[in-house]
Amino acid sequence: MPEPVPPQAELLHRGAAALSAADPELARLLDAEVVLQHATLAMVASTSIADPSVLAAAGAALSNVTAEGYPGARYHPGASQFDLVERLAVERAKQAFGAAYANVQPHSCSSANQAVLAALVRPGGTILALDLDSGGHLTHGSPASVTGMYYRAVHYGLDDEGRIDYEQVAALAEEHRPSVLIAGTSAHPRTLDFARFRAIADSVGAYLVADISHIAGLVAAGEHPTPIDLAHATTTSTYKQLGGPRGGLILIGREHATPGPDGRTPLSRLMQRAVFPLSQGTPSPAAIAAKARALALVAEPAFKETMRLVVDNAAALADSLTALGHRVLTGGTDNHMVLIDLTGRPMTGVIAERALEECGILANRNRVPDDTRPPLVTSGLRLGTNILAQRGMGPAGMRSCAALLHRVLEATVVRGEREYVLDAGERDAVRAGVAELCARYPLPLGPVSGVLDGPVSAVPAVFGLRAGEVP
Ligand code: DSN
Repeated sequence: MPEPVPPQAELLHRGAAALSAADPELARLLDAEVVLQHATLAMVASTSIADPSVLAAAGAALSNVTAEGYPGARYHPGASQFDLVERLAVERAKQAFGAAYANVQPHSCSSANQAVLAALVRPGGTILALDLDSGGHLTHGSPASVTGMYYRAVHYGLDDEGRIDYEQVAALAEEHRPSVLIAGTSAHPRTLDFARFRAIADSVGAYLVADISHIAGLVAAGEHPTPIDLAHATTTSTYKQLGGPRGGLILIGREHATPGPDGRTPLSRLMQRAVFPLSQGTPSPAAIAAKARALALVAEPAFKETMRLVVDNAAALADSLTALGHRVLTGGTDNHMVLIDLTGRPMTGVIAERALEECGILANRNRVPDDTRPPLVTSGLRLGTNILAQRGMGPAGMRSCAALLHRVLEATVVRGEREYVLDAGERDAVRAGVAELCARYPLPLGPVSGVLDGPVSAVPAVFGLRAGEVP
């Protein structure tokens, strides 16, 4: 009798067993990563934890399917199950965001942005977007990105209070008549006024593209106003705040049938072509399955509760840091993000990042407006509350995190832009505090049947970094 075909769950189980037995070197590295995630307070603003069911879907045998095109219109055979999965992901994406159209194939939000721009702007055409140093994104026309190479990018900035300068947006739109106005940020702690962006876009006949990568969870949960019916296209990544796999989405609401630049083709059809074949080949079927799973979780009440906590936690974090004497950009936050401005202080972004990492606290260096330090050094530190809220931590826990962070920065003697000495006694004390918080708020990884070793004191060894070292 031939062996019956194992179900997907059995395949994953066999795969994990085979990995441990046949490739212990890699298996150990992957196990150490789980320990690391358990043992660190991750406040990198562009991260969230994928539920184990999302990780399982991302590892599905569906990955073996090669099929260009879209459900019902593939360029390869054997895609019948994948068609069903992709249709499910599309429906769930539309439902989660109240959209009329969704494309779930972009491999990232960067890919999604490139596809949308390719659909709406001719090469050499003008785009208007937030400046990178003011909290914009590379793919919004930065000179370091292909989008800055192929389009004429004009950038708006912030007002004196660090908010989006909408009057400047309107003036630049009037002056430069962009084909696309982008409303989206990667380091901005305040609510975006999508209606105002749309009015400006309309005043010059531009398409409005909203990139909600960082706030997609808040948008889906109703904790941030939605751009879906205001923008001509909305893009997002699926891992930053949606607890999904690495990947992106393109969404359109009321404007799905609006003609594109040729005056005929509806935006939804234009976006289909813009992803495939214009900018991508085969989609990633298992990633699309994982998106479907993550989007189902987004629809659950627990997700909304977590997003509420994300916002409350960020407010508590901003208040605590301000009370401890830190300069918080804009004086606070409306979303999940808090930015500390280190301008004029000896402390640099990279040293803060590295000293915190030595202690098991993860937050990334970030440029701030008018930053004079190099991009790898920076004068800012960006914090986010997604993962700690997923771990069940509330505002009281955030105040403890702020106190630990403050303690690290106070115990760090800066010797140059990248050189520092961290007091060893303070480092150990903070590590103990981090370990206590991590134990109290474990990662949401479902029921545990095996246990990995991982005291927080093991963190630097796991990272492979030496104390005081800036890579
Ligand atoms: N866009 C980068 C960030 O904001 O951290 C990574 O996704």
